[in-house]
Amino acid sequence: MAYTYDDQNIFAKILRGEIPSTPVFESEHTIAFPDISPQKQVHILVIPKGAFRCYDHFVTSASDAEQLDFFKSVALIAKQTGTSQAHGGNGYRLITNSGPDSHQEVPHFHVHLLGGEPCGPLTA
Ligand code: DGP
Repeated sequence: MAYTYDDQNIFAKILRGEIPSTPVFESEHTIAFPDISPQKQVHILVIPKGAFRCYDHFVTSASDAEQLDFFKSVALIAKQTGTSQAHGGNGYRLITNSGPDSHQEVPHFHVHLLGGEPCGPLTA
């Protein structure tokens, strides 16, 4: 399947510097910033710098280097936010919404990292 990518989405504008954000992490292929409407004490959005619409677009089209950078970055951000159990934290939840049924609002692949307090049971 060929994925389309709308380069007018909010995260594309953040990546181009057209909308302000406060990055908490940046690597060669990945950037992270706080969610504008945090659902937990820690609520960070992790996004690839490349133009990928959703999770499946990312894993089928991004280079191995981009994918490795992304998933390692998530772990580094967990460490940085104090949520990683490997570094004394209490854990975190990762969520990615992919497509209309998931209620994906921003069509640029992103992972929500939530923590700093109990998340409770997962509800659909
Ligand atoms: P999703 O439903 O998974 O596509 O989540 C999109 C998230 O993006 C939502 O939790 C709110 C957040 N968001 C929307 N616009 C902005 C923005 O301009 N800045 C930041 N930091 N977050 C935004």
